[in-house]
Amino acid sequence: MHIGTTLTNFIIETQRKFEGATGEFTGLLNDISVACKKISDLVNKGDLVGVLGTASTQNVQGEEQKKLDVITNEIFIEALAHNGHVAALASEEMDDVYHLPEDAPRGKYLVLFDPLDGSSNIDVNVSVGTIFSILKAPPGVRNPSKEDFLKPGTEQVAAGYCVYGPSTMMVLTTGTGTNMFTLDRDFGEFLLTHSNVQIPEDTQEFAINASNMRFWEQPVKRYIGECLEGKDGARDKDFNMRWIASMVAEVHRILTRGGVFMYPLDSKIQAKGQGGKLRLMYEANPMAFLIEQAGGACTTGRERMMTLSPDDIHQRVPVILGSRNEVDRVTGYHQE
Ligand code: AHM
Ligand code: MG
Repeated sequence: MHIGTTLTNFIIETQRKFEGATGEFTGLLNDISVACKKISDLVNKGDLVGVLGTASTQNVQGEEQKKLDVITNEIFIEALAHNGHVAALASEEMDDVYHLPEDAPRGKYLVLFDPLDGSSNIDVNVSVGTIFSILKAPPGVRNPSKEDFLKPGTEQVAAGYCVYGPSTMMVLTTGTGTNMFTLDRDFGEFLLTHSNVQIPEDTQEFAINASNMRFWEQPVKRYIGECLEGKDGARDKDFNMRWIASMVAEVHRILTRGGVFMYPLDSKIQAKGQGGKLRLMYEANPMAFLIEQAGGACTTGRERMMTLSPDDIHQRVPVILGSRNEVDRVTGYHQE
């Protein structure tokens, strides 16, 4: 597909290859892109339109919600619930599956989303993003249940994110590579700017919240310890470190120039009875799909992310993703 083509044309072209394509998927991605454009506009205007700050509510995970967490969740529902492309929705910001209004037409997809990932960054004007994952809905079920969403990442039909940074970019995979689109604000369209991106297999850059170091498991301590020692230790290269605290921005950097990103399990997380910090279905699986489609890898340290069978829509997992050789190395340390 040629650089500069619109997201809509790109999807139409991609869908043409599938027999029996009805245009529903194209419609769905268009709904998502409309939601992302609206969010981009709000994030961009920020204080001018009074959307920054906290909402004085908590989400299902007991985390303080930002005003924009709540607003962006509503924007997504509004954009997706009435067009006949989805059967149900699930969001990091909602306790239960969102069932469509009775009179809304049903479509054949399920969408899971984190409407504003990294929202703790919003008040300080650092990049945030929206992450989404698309599954097939069970045929003939009017109101799919939570169980209908509990599919391994390998079942995703498509996944992507939109990063609201200096540019707004949509990054998408439908299982045939990972492609990047940049929003032309004058034009109001996402245009293809990087096709079939590839993550270098090797890297000298890691990303981890090192303030948790004393709580990490041994394999992670060993790996990061070696990165810090660089050429003075077990490695034949020195490493650089980055931590944005915004997974979307972090993954975007890795898709652009390589790197390894980790939010591992630690004893502080375990003490809260959680399996990780990040959510399998809204964050880890869609990112794993994008990363694998770009030649990278994503594991929990113990297994490939996308083969996990979820037991809850809000399940949390350890995440290690990025340049293949580094991910393999840390994963190997967990298996020793
Ligand atoms: P959120 O979905 O509540 O915004 O949390 C997810 C974010 C990720 O984007 C980021 O990688 C991580 O939380 C940062 O965590 P920490 O503040 O512990 O560094
Ligand atoms: Mg979030």
